Amino acid sequence: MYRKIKAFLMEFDVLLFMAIIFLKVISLNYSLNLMQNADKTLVEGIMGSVFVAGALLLLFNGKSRYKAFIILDILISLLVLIDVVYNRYFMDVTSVALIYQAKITGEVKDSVKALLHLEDLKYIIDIIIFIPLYFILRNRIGVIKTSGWKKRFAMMMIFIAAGYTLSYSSVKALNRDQPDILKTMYDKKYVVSKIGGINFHIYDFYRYITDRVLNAEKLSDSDKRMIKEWFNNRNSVTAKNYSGMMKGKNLIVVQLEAFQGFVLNRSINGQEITPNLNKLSKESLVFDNYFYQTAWGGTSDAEFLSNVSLLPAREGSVYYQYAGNTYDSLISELKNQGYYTSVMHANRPGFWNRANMYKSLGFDSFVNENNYVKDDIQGLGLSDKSFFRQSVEKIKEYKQPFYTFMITLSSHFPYKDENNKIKDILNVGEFEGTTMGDYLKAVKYTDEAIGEFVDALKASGLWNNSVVVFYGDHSAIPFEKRDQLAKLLYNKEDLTPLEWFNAQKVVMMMHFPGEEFKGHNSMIAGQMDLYPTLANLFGVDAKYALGRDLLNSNSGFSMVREGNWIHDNVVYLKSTDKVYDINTGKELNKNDYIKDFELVYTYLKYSDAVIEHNLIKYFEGK
Ligand code: GP9
Ligand code: MN
Repeated sequence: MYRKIKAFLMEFDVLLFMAIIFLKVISLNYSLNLMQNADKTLVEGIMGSVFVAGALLLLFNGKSRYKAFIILDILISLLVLIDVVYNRYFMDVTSVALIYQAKITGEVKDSVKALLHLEDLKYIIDIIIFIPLYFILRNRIGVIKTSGWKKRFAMMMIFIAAGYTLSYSSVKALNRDQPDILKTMYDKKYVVSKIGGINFHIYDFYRYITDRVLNAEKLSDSDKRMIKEWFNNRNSVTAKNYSGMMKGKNLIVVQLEAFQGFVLNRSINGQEITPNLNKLSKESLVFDNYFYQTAWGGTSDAEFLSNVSLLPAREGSVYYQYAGNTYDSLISELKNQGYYTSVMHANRPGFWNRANMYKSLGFDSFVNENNYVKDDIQGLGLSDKSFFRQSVEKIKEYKQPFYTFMITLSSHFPYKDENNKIKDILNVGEFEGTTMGDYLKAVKYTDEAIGEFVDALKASGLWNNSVVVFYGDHSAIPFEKRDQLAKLLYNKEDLTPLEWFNAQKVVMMMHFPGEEFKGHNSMIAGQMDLYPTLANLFGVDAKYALGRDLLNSNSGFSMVREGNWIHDNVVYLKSTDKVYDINTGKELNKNDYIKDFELVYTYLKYSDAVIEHNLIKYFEGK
């Protein structure tokens, strides 16, 4: 009898092991509620990792095979279980960068017991059976006679090749379907839904090791002190105008999805695209030359630039790779002044790793998709109208003073109007059916939502004791569709590099109680200038800001990671590698602007150093 079992076990255990791992990894996707995305790609991805796991087991023979089976099984089950539990708390899967985040693990540790459910037993039930079975049987069946090493080695190679091929095909399909998702990891759960949990963790681990360990540049203590000095000198200007003028007022900052600057005060076929914002602009301080500075991290970069005043990450996104850092932010500074701080966005909390990053940024609460009634859908999710309506109800209850940061969603690329709800909102004429046409309608819709939002704030009495800021996060019309931009802006076929550059501005206006500041400020500015500008008005310091206080500077500047920069009327374009006068379009001598290039380089270097070496923690001795 035992001999029969032994014969049967020959390599059969590897298949059993693979089947168990397959079931565990796929049930992770069930637990995370991701099965609506399941397709061939997912099965390939999971099978790929299962083959590699099988190959690992084949490494062992004899007595160690039992142990290897159990140990590998425990490790993989643990990985799956961590994700299941982590998801109950953070509504996301974990990643190496986050495990190092003592703050979060500490917090989770306390609640792990509460987060473990009885049903989680299914992930370890086999282990509960196998361990005692191993002790009962080990003396009876002795050593499992596995195949000879040559055969095992050949099998291992085949398994690894199969594993690699399947996983590769799955990753490739994901990349085709969502380009850049692996680079920025804007939706970790989506990645898991397409390539499986094990592949995701292997990729995440690989990224962490290559980016953060192997390629990490060393920074000496004297370098760190020097950087601190640089920020000190930069941000310790004393005599400033308007300091603390808005102290004690509430602050509401609304980041508008893809609100490119050209929509403001523009009409199409006799209709205003943004009548509500246009009206508001007359009572507000409007920045006409406000450039977005985002990179791979899109919306999340805009949030980061505006609240932290540092540049986006070298590659990928700060929100994914550096969510565990200590930050100095508009949020943390206002919180120190006794402000209640909240962020509101009606999307999944794991998107852009927000749930984690918002904790590090210091928000008291993150009002997300799960806190809204999904009573009206437009674009990617809850409609902006419903979002604002429900948000005002929540804000009304806040302890004052508060800072609330709101992020809209309806005007997100590709501006589809699935249920034809806004088909007739704007007559876009020749742009009907184009990206531009769809975009303008989406903008008009969000503008209506803004109008209702302002009315609701007025009705609640909050309008008069709050500073309310509206700005756009990044571009809306991709470079490949610039002909549509050329048509709308200049009624021509294409844009020159300078014209394209000039269009990369976003809407920016600030409304002050009693309209203390209003009119137009045409100085060149960028998103990293928001925090220092508001910090001065609210009487707090922005010690480690890279941006400038726009109400206390008289020279314009903006730059983006990719290399373009603009200093007053001088602009450098990476695409042509030339320097121009922005007003005349005349080419200037690049060598005359070495200082500007050096400054841009310094900004990039110090911003990266602060982010990659978690320097705020070091500066503040936290
Ligand atoms: C999703 C939203 C979109 O929550 O903020 O991000 P984006 O794709 O614009 O970077
Ligand atoms: Mn966006």
